[in-house]
Amino acid sequence: MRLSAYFMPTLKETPAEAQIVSHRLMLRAGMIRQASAGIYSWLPLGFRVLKRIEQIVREEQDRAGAQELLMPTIQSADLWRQSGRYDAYGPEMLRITDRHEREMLYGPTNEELITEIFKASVKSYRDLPRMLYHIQWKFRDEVRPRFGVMRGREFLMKDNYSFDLDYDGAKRAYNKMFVSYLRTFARMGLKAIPMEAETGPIGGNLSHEFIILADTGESEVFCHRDLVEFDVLATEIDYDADLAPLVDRWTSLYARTDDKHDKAAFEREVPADMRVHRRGIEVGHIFYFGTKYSDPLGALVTTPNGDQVAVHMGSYGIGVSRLVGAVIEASHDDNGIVWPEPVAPFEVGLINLKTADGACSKACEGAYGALREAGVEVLYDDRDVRAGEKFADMDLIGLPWQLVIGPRGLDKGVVELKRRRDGAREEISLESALARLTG
Ligand code: 5CA
Repeated sequence: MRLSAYFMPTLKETPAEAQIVSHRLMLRAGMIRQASAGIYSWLPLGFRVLKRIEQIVREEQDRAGAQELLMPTIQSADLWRQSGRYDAYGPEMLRITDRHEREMLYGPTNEELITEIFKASVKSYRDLPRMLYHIQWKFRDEVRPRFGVMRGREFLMKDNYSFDLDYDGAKRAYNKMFVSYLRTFARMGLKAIPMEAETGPIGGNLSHEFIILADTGESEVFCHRDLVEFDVLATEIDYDADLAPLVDRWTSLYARTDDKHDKAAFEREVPADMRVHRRGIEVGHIFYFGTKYSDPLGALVTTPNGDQVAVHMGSYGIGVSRLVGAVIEASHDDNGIVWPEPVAPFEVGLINLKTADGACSKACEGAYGALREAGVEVLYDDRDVRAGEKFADMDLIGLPWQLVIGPRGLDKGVVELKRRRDGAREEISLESALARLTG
């Protein structure tokens, strides 16, 4: 992509309304624009990151055996009356009346609708277990939408729902999601710690929030330091095997959000030098709630001995759009965003230091072509602006690699390759730089 033709409206000034760094950087880098309170348009650069995050989430859901479908954003109020949540959900739910005076709503979550879909076609234990998910926009009329995409009113969520014959089956599904969440966040370069949490309006009595540690997080969290060190990607996961030992390894150490925190237990279970008391961002939340929805909605299956029982369910959410902000909170410096490679909007930023110089532009065009040919996503700054502005913009948008080509270097037979993460620079030949970036 040529920057001269790319719609990336960066801002020089720091927007006054943005209180936290990810919100500031997303606005400054031209990733999002506010449409109204808590509702955002995703501009091309931001949309690329959103799509990459969504794809990692999807791959890990599929790997764990879940199947993707797509449910609508608008739902009928009737279903929510049956579960009792139409009134219970309160003013957070956006209620709509259609032209026939039918009451509808913009879905804040989908337990009712998926239970209805399941119930219409599954009647027997033979069709269990199932895990069905979608990645869809939600609306919650939050009292205080803030921090940009971190607490929006409209936001993109991955929500998965599991169906099992009994508690043991449901716990297996819960464990699969538990492990798949650890992998999902680790693949984005994030360290997410599962913590015991309140279940709120989703319900049930077993639930974990997945929290990444960040000073700007909305939750206060307490945990054992070892949990920060565990590396889940080092282990090969077999989703057909018993995952309980792995889950136990994580859940046997103290980790709770403030609403579940017990000071005495924390001090008893965790040695003083291992206590972590920080703030954190909730990027995922998993729930087991048994028959809370299948009972009132009548989602019954026959058991092997012919009885009819309500199916046991869980639901598993990931804040896909929130993650874009959360990754930035976890990975930035004074100059801007520092994208972890797996979610970066482009891999390489190619900077032409002097577009008016024929030889320099020729070298840049050659490099641009070679990188694209090799399948590397590259953003080529071919604009006719000062070098300082190019450097500042490239640092701001935080692509993992910068390839800087200028006439003076070319005279010496070198270009500069800069790694955004630590600013390490090398002067090497263009051929070696390309070999490095395409290797
Ligand atoms: N039905 C369940 C799980 S599928 C559910 O809705 N869970 S939730 O309420 O915990 O939301 C799941 C995830 O969505 C949260 O962990 C959080 O990462 C994200 N999320 C929730 N509210 C917002 C919001 N207002 N803005 C951005 N992301 C949000």
